[in-house]
Amino acid sequence: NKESSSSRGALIVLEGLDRCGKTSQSGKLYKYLDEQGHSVESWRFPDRNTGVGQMISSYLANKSQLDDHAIHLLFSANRWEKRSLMEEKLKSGTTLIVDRYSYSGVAFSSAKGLDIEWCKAPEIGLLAPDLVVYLDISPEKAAERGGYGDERYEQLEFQKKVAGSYLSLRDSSWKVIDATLSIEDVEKKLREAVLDCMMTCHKGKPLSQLWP
Ligand code: NYM
Repeated sequence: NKESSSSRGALIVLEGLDRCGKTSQSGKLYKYLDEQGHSVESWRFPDRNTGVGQMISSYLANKSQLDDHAIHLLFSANRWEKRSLMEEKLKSGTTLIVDRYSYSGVAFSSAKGLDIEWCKAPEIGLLAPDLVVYLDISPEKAAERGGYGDERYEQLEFQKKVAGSYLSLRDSSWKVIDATLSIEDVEKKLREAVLDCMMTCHKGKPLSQLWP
């Protein structure tokens, strides 16, 4: 029965080190899906437009200092404040391409030495992505890409630790794409994985919650 089975959108998450190309690939993917006539939105975390997001932004710009646990919880709160809208969008059939999510939260905070289980706890109950794409690049190669900005965390030694954290978070369900391939090749691989995932969601795969 077509009427009763209106299909939901897919929750697609892009993860990776700073300067892995996530943001430009998210943009290209969004443009492609939109042009193909899909209902799609491009999201990112941290979402700096909310009150919590502004606190995060000021911390990242080194304009404020916060305890490592406190900033971790703010990043998580920033996802929680968007959770109901996220669910609404997905249920109404919109696919969301999300630049960073809970995995960034855990990877960056645990790279500072915080306990990984403690880092994962506040994420419990957020929506689980239907697909996590990891744009894989070595910290050294990422650093060569036009250098890092001035934000906190954008330093080679720290990014090496983040890479290690991501490695322990990754599981076989993640789609790992070599981020050192040409922009076009990364784009093509990303599209394939995403279209495939959208199809599964379309066919009725239920939404689930972290951590599965
Ligand atoms: N970051 C991002 C975290 O430390 N925890 C999180 O939960 C999220 C979503 O913020 N270096 C870090 C990773 C980045 C920084 O992200 C800002 P972006 O994608 O550069 O705006």
